[in-house]
Amino acid sequence: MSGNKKRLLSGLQPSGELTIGNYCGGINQFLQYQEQYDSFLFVPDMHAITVPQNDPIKVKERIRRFANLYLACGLNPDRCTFFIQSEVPAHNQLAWILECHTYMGELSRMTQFKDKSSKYNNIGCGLFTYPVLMAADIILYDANVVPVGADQKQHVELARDIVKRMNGKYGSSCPGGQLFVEPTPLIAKVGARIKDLQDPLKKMSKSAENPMGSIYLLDDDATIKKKINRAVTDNDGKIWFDEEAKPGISNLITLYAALSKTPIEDVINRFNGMERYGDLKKEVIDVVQSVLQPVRDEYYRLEKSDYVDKVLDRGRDRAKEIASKKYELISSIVGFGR
Ligand code: AQP
Repeated sequence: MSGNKKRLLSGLQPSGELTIGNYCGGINQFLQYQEQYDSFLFVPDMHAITVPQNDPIKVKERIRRFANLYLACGLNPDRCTFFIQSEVPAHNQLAWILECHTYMGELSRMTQFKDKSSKYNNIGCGLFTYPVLMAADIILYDANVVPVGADQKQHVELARDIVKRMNGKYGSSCPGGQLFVEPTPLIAKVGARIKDLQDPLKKMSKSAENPMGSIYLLDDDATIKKKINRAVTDNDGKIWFDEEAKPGISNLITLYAALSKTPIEDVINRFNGMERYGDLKKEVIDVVQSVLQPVRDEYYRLEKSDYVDKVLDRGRDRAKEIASKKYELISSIVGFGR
């Protein structure tokens, strides 16, 4: 599983149902790299409560659904360490140390905090500090690369800044002069920011209020068709790619390119000048359905078994071993204990 491979870490928080945006920016990327790296994939359930979750039973069900969905999408459990974040206490423990080395000003600049905090009246501190927990997730496993969508790039860059700061302060007491590894974000060339189908100026999100704006991984064919047919476009009747002038059409073209794994230029050439939006929508419907139908089938098969528990138990044990060693090293370096 490991050898001399570099490490990769990726996760999707169970804060709502997984969307085709999460698939394009997160899952798809992970699948592409999982064999090339010593890959760690986890369900960041502790991140999910940074925004209000009113029903703990639903959170628990969603964690299980996410885990089965990762497998259904093609995660190879023989190649990856797959686990649930809250089952590895070192994430939380390291996050505290890192919080004490992160500046308020840095966290105040996080655009995702600005976006999300504007949606709620009472904001928990966890929403503010969650990028530090994400840094701990990455740093514990010495992850070299972190596949993310465009919205998470800033958080990986923060993790990198924290690493540099910690290495500068404590690195000299470590073998090789380096306490932590600097992570690099891996951003998809196409599909790093899929937009909401009802408001193509906003990104598609798990927690969006209007379900018509998002395609969920377990949507059936009829729902996918309805959502894409009703996707907001414009009135000029010409198809071309321009994210500012034609956000709705450009989003559909991007979705097609990301899912059909076709270079965006080829897709643009193919659709450029087509006159009927219905023709474009039909092709997008076909490609989304063809990607999601096998995922759905596999998900409903897995859901009936306890296979996922076996995979998660094994993943937890490996993750715990690596993470607790790393945490013990750091806690002793910062001076904790006797
Ligand atoms: N619209 C998107 N297009 C491409 N990639 C996206 N990602 C999220 N939205 C899009 C990527 O999916 C992964 C999941 O990240 P996360 O679960 O940590 O949360 P997020 O980025 O906050 O995703 P959501 O869907 O917007 O969730 P909520 O609504 O809970 O905030 C990341 O790689 C992300 O970049």
